[in-house]
Amino acid sequence: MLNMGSEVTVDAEPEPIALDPQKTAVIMIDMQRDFLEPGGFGETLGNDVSLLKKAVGPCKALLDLARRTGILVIHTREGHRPDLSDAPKAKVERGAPSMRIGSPGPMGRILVRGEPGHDLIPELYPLPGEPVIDKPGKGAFYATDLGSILQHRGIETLIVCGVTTEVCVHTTVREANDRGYKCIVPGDCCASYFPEFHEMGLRMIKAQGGIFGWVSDSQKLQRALG
Ligand code: TIU
Repeated sequence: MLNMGSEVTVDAEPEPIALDPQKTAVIMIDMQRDFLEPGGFGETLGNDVSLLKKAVGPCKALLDLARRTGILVIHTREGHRPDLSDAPKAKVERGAPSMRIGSPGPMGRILVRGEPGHDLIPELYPLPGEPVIDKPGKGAFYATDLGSILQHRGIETLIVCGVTTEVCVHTTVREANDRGYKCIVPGDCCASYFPEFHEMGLRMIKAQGGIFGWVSDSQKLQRALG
């Protein structure tokens, strides 16, 4: 468990970053069946969902590390109420009608809360007591209580993992950066349906002296915290 007030330095780009584990949270973004398994939302958008699998092992290693060291773990899920009252028309009315949000699929209604496809993948399932944030948008702060939870716990640094790099991870990092959080993104704990967007997404975060945050990886975090 954590020593009181102990700072560690994590190797990262554009430069090493110090963090206090007691003021740090791991945010696991949208590691849901809907994005990682065939027949879900990701596939209805025309993507090869197998491309996201490579992030699962590093995410599991990071979850184990956070749980061992007492770092707060928060999970998010993108999805909507069964009546779709929280889903913007402009978001729902995209793509072929049979493959839209709310349509029936092999894992239940696509991107709808409570359906099997909306659930987190078994490998990264939350432990009792780990907050799970249901978000209607791409960013984890928009229309959720994530900000309150982080504030009440005195969190200053976020380690942001999950899928996809350039969509929900990026949007969340941008939201967090504007709210004053230091964001560390372990690149191997994120993935995209577009490898080149993953690469560019990470480069955008760390460019210009770390305009949105810091980029590291699960092994560097293990070395700093383990
Ligand atoms: N489509 C895509 O790349 N991502 C999403 O729609 N949501 C998340 O990134 N979670």
